[in-house]
Amino acid sequence: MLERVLYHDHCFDGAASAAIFSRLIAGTFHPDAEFRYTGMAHQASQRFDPALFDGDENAIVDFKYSSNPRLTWWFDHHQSAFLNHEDALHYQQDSSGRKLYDPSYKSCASFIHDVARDRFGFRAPELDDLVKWSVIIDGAQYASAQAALELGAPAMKLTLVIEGAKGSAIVQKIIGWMQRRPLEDIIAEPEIQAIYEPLYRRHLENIEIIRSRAHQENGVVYFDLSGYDGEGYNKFIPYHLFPTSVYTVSVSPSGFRTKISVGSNPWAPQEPRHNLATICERYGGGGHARVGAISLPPGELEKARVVAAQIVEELKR
Ligand SMILES: [Mn+2]
Repeated sequence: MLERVLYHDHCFDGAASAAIFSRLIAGTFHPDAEFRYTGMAHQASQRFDPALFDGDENAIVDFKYSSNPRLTWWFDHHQSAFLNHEDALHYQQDSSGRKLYDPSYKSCASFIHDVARDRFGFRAPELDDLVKWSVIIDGAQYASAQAALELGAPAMKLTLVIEGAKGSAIVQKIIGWMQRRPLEDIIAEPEIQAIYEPLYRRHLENIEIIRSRAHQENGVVYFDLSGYDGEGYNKFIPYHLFPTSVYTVSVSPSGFRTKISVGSNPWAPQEPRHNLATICERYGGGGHARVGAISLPPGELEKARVVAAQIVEELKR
């Protein structure tokens, strides 16, 4: 019995969701299931290759819905959960009770945890710490920008590894460990430490690069990371550098996409008024009300700058 799990790759909540979902399936439905994981990334061409659904059961967690008939399970909490109107209709007509969506949850892992408990009677108290941290990390529930950058807790260190590691193999190893081991054990693994240390040095470098490139106007911080191979940055750096800012817009090219990130300051002096997922959806992206992104094809730097400039203007108003 092969259980294929498609999860949001390079995301702490995506990995935690895959881990908790796997425990639910093994603990309640298929004790003998063999799990295989596929990391999903947001790209300019947002389509699900039918070949992805090669399991006896196929699941998607913390990622967009698919109308593929081979999809067995779906859990998501993103505002932008559907690629198009047809997918939303398809979801509404589902009668399996196994396609579950609730955008009010701060993390998909906590959503799966609650559904597992309330609907399927599955409890695994040893996962409670993982659930708690998925809410803190995906929901940006840190005390301050400083605390978000210091990476004091094992879960925050692990987030750096999950977001920054090359390829999906190590993320999938972590998904396996998350099912059975406390986070402090996982971060202490020599293999994880070897990945963590250079990423932490780069994290400190990223603070300086963003400091040198970012500027703030009317509460909006903007920067462009083109030409700097940073492979992502901690999204709270701008709020540490510009504590009075409300929003951040950035452009960061990588090998497989040109990404425009749009975020809001969790510690902003004024409450953010714009829904960032709705703004990003207009340009083919999506996300949550407080944080969103748009993925353009690789090489579309000029277009990304134009889109970013439009969003900056909109957020400044
Ligand atoms: Mn999530």
